[in-house]
Amino acid sequence: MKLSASDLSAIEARLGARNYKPLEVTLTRGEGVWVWDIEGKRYLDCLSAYSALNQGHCHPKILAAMTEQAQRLTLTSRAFRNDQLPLLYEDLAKLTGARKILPMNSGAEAVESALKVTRKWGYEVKGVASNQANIITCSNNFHGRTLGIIGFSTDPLAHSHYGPFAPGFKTVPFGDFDALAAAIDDNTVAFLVEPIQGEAGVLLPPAGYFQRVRELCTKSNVVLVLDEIQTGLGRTGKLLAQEHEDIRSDLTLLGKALAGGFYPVSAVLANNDVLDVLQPGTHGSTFGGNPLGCAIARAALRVLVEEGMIENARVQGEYFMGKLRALESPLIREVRGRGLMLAIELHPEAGGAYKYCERLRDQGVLAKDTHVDTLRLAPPLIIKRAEIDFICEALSKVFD
Ligand code: IF1
Repeated sequence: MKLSASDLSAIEARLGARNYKPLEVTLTRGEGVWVWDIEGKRYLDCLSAYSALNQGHCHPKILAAMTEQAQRLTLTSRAFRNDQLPLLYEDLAKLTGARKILPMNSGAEAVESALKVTRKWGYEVKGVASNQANIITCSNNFHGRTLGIIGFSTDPLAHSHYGPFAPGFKTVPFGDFDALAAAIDDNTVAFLVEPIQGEAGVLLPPAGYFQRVRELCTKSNVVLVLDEIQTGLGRTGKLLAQEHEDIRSDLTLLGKALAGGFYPVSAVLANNDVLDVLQPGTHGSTFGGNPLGCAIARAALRVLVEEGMIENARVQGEYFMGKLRALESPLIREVRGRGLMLAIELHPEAGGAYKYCERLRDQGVLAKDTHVDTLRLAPPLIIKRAEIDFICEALSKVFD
């Protein structure tokens, strides 16, 4: 007997922890920008699993690399070497110019790793007194769900009732250069920031902000850590969003699309010698750098570049933005974003973005609300013009 969507959601309600409230749609298959629910209805995926699916669903070349590697060797642990990790290192170094790389699994693990490493660097290289290091982060940040990370989240939903938290973090407003300059002291080891704040509602910093941040961090001997877990790998129309600002981080964090939605793979990329503070035994992971994840990530990077997805994100992003700007609805307050990381902020009178996500679903488009009034649009980077037209037709219908 085939279970219906309501049978399946009843099982979830009975047995699952209730930490999500998904849109009512039960998906069973995906291909490219499209997904199908269990009744066979087709939808255009405008979330891309929070940008983990930049290469689209079930990309055949990534799938081939995965199945080939899965039949040969999946996991060695780092107690032994494998023949895939060095090749991923080389591919990432060639693509990004990184000098040293630390492989992890989830995005949060890459963030935690960067926090640990910059503290260690602070004590061993910068000369900060024992246990005195501080790290500066931004208000409305999103960097993951671990206890360390949520301790500096300013979103009560993310941190309430999970304390006590680790000390050694300071918060400054995103985009406020003077606040950062005032917050840095002799014990500051790192500034952790998203190039564009995703969860905060796709917020771009003021022009020139990151140039000044880069100069200040260099001058103050503070490690600039850019969380590109969501903005990286083509999402904004460049390989890394920091390229728009014409800067280079000290540490760049990648995750999500690094393995094309097939597998959790993340990495800390270093443009300097900060990662050299790690010695055998001081950090690690059972799955980090595993040959299956590495083979998948190599294929995911290859198709991203070879199939022109980054350039497509730039071109289609401009087209999409133009069409969004042309949407004439009194409900819309602002349209913003870069490349294919786009958002529509609605006026409070619109009654929240969630109900428009439900209506969009009924029109065959899956999108996600954030911060009540903002609708996030982030399709796979392989999207074509006609598919953007399809989304925009759905948008004009639901705002009508
Ligand atoms: C959830 C948001 C997106 C991230 C950045 C690190 C991580 C993320 C910039 C952690 C993860 C997620 C996770 C998901 C919701 C989601 C999200 F709405 F919360 F902000 F993408 F927009 N840095 N983002 O965006 O990576 O450990 O999850 O692999 O519900 O937690 P992870």
